[in-house]
Amino acid sequence: MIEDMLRTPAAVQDAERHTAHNYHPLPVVISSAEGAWVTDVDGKRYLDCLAGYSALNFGHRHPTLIAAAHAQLDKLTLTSRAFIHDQFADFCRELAALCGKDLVLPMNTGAEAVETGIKVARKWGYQVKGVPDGQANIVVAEGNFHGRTTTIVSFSTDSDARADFGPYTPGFRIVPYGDLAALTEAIDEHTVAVLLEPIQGEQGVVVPPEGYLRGVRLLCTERNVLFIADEIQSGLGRTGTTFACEQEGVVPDMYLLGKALGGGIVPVSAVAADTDVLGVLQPGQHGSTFGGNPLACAVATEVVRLLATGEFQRRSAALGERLQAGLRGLIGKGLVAVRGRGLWAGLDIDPALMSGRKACERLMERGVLAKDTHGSTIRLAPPLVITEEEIDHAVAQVAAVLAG
Ligand code: IF1
Repeated sequence: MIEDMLRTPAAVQDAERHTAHNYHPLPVVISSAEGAWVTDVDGKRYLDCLAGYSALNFGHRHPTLIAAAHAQLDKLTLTSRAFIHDQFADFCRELAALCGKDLVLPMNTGAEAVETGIKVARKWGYQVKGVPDGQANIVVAEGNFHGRTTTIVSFSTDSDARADFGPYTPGFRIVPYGDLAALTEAIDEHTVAVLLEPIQGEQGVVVPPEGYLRGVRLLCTERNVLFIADEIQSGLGRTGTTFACEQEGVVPDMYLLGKALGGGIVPVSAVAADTDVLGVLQPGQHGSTFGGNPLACAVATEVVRLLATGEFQRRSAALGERLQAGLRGLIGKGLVAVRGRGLWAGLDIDPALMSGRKACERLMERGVLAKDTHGSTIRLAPPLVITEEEIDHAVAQVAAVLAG
């Protein structure tokens, strides 16, 4: 049997044997990659339509980013923030400029950026807004996904993410996503921040109703509350603009960034805000051993420079039209709904037809990698270097899977 000659089944079992079962990966074992394509241990190629959950916006092994990493590996990799290194200033200045903010605070993972945002918002609340000690609250949305730490899962509404991890961190209020009236109602004099994804990824690429983000901005300004945009997945070109908030012409008080900031090479996250907000932190009050390390800064500075050209945002906008139009053509042919912006799409499959997991398994057999979420929804988020032909190929494979 051909199966027996393949390395994949054995390699899949091997990978599962000594790990906690906190994931249920598709049975593909990847050994190399370039651009929008990955190759498994048997030499089979797949079009990567997940792109590391948007950590690979520039594709696998983008030559500029790999060159920056190589060069930095040969010079200096880590100093800790106890000392200054020569890659730090450029990174902070250029990322702040990309965000239109005064300051950035580098961390590593997305969850750390979210935690940093929460800490800064609370301190701002006590020191600047004048909230009584211990009384600060933060308003978040139903269906949110902001990471996996104990504080962040405390305000998750997904029982898989949250259940049995208590006791939970207090100080969060949950309102329906996209509902301005509910948000208005939830904010009181002790509210320090509204924390939102401009598009909810894990929830199935849920785009809020037109005007929602503008409304959130106005409300936050009116009530002296910080608008914190978690652009960890939606930002850095994914939706056709540098930030998803731009699509409603909105500038939040704080950007949370991660994923693609590390170029798919190293974990890099950051918080960007003006001095009146990030300026509340003094030495010793927050930090990280690895945050802002020389390797991270060298790679992330090149990421910022790639984005500063605007090329990736333009690609995402133009190719996104093609992707969304192609997928909309499958509504009624196995799809019940398509949502998205730019090169980011959530597809609801007719649940009578198959689960999202099944659809992803069949796509995998056809050489396209994607990821399901919540039952019958699948997400497509290919690298922004994908071509028109590759998009058409991906859409054709989705069509073929739906056609049975
Ligand atoms: C997993 C989802 C994607 C995020 C937003 C913060 C973080 C994430 C908006 C935390 C992380 C992840 C992590 C990964 C699955 C994943 C995911 F399905 F859960 F929603 F991308 F679609 N804010 N997203 O999406 O960033 O700490 O992981 O660096 O946890 O299994 P992190």
